[in-house]
Order: sequence, then C-alpha cells, then structure tokens
Amino acid sequence: MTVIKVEGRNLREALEKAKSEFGDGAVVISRKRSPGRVTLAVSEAAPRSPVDLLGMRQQARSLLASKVDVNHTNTAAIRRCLTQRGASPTLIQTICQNVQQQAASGAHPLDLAGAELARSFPVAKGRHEAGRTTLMAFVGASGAGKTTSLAKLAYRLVQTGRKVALVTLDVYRVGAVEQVRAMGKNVHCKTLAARDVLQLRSLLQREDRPDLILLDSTGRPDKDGEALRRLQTALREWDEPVDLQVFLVAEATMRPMALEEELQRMGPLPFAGAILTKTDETRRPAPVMEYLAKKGLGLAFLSNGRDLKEDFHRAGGDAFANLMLKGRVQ
Ligand SMILES: Nc1nc2c(ncn2[C@@H]2O[C@H](COP(=O)(O)OP(=O)(O)O)[C@@H](O)[C@H]2O)c(=O)[nH]1
Ligand SMILES: [Mg+2]
Repeated sequence: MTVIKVEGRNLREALEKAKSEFGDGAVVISRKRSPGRVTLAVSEAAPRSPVDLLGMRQQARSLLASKVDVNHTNTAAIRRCLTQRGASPTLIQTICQNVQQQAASGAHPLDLAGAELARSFPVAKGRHEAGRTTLMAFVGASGAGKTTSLAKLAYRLVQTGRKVALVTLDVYRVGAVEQVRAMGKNVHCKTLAARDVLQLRSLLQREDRPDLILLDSTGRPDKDGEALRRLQTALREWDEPVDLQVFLVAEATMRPMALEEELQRMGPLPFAGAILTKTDETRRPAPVMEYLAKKGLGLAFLSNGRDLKEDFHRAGGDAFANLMLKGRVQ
C-alpha cells in the first residue's frame, strides 16, 4: 500500500493535497506539526490487516523523519500516468520517492521519473561471439507474435550485413511453414523448415554457416520446452560452435498469471531475455513489464505493430520511460 508525505501551511491545506493525490479514499496514518507547517503521512486506502497497519506506520515514521522537501503537485502527474499504465503501488511509490529526493536538482519531475523508470527495468544483453553461431529461439503462446518478431529481427540483422537463417520447428501446423517462408522472403532472409535437429545441424555444417539462426517454435509451451531441451542436449554433443539463447515472447496485453503458467509448462530453459509485443494494443503494459523484471528477464526488443520493417525497437531506457509515461514506445 502506498504511503506518501504531504505538507500544507495548515491541516486543511495538507488534507486537500492528500485528497488530490489519492481522492476520497485517502487515510491519514500520522501527522507532524511545526510552526506554520503541517506534514501528513497519507495512505491511498485503509489498512487491510494489522500487519498492513504496522507496515504503514513504519513507512509513515520514516517519511515524517526525512528532511526531504515535498512538492506533491510534482509527483501527482507521475502517479497518475503510472496508475494508468497499471503499475504496482510499490513501483509508483519507489519512483515518486526517488523523484522527490532529487527535487532539489531542478530537473522536471517527469524527466526525473523517466530516468528512474529507465533504471527500473533490465535490458537483455545481446551476445554474439565472432566465429560462433548464435541460435536465438523464440518461445511463447500461440499468437504472441513469435513468427512476426523473428521476421522483424531477421530484417534488422540482414540490414546490418549479418548472415541470418530463419528456421522453424513448427512443421506440422497447416500453413506455419508457408507463413515463415513468406515472411523470410519479405525480409530477404533464408528460411528452413527443420523437421528434426539433424536438419538444423546440416545448416551449421555448411561452408556458409549463418552467424545467426532465428528459431521459431510452435506455441505449445510443454512441447517447445521439451524440443529446446533436446536441442540443448544435442548441441552439447556436437562440435559445431553454437550458443543457444532462448527468448520469451510476451504480449503486453497479457496477464502475468497467464505468463507464469506458460513458463511453468515450458520448464527450465536457457533464457537470455524477453520480447514484448503488442505494446500498441494496450495502455497498461506495466503488469507484464514488472513481472518480467521480477523474473530477471531483461527485455531485448519491443514490438508496436504489424509492420515487419518499422514496428520493432531495441529495448532501452528511453523506450521504457515512453511506455510507462506516455503508453507508447516512441
Ligand atoms: N498490433 C500488433 N499486432 C502484432 C504485433 N506482433 C504481432 N502481431 C500480430 O499478431 C498476430 C500473431 O502473430 P504471429 O507472429 O503469427 O504469432 P505467433 O503465433 O506467436 O507466431 C499476427 O496477426 C501479427 O500480425 C504487434 O506488436 N502489434
Ligand atoms: Mg508462429
């Protein structure tokens, strides 16, 4: 539960500020008077349990003891934006408190919030060793945007002169191979439908071995998890220099619980990060972003539309700040 500090020249002014922050649900946890000044520690709602109350009192004590000057009209806009994005009270509180602590810097609160948000979410570190083939496998629910994102990434890599192959293990679903082929053609990338890992190996044994293989999967978490673990075992037995990196493709519109279930069904995999798709389809990307951060999955890319050449962006501080404050990547 969020507890904040508000100040006024008198109790009435302080209470008005509390109300403008949290509306009619605001509850005063503690108050401090000094000449010409009333300071309140206010919660967004009443405590739900004695433990809750204890936590709030502790927060209130440390807030009232802190010397940090508060100007809550500054953080009200940040609080509003983050609430609209679906951010958790803990994240909102952390960002607002950090912004308040830097109030003396003179920077605009929204800029300070942007910088704080940029630091709040991890970025996946892309690794590609020269002379080795990076095998990037995308897993995620059916319809999450795996194939589209792979084609978008292939396009970016081909543009920078990389030798890329688009490979799919999704060979039984009607139309799946055709979809990958069509997308590969669109972005000028070789495609291969691999019925088994040996076909994949033959690709690695070629003279013109790709620098990167982008591996599509079927969208059935248990089957894909198993297939990738089998591949991981096979790779250990082969001499070919390959690094397997698995990326979770998560829709920004998804509920974290559904994502959790999906990950459990997949089982342990060598995850290198995540791709966030459909950021254009929601104004509330925060729950999934916070969930991924909690799982230690840094974001590698953000997708904000269907266009293969335009709507794919490298994840980073600016994009996170835009998403959380404006509700869009750019
Ligand atoms: N609006 C929007 N649609 C997307 C995005 N990424 C993928 N899609 C669409 O989502 C649908 C499913 O994508 P697909 O790549 O086939 O998902 P897959 O089943 O995980 O391979 C397709 O219609 C895509 O055009 C995105 O970032 N925004
Ligand atoms: Mg697909």
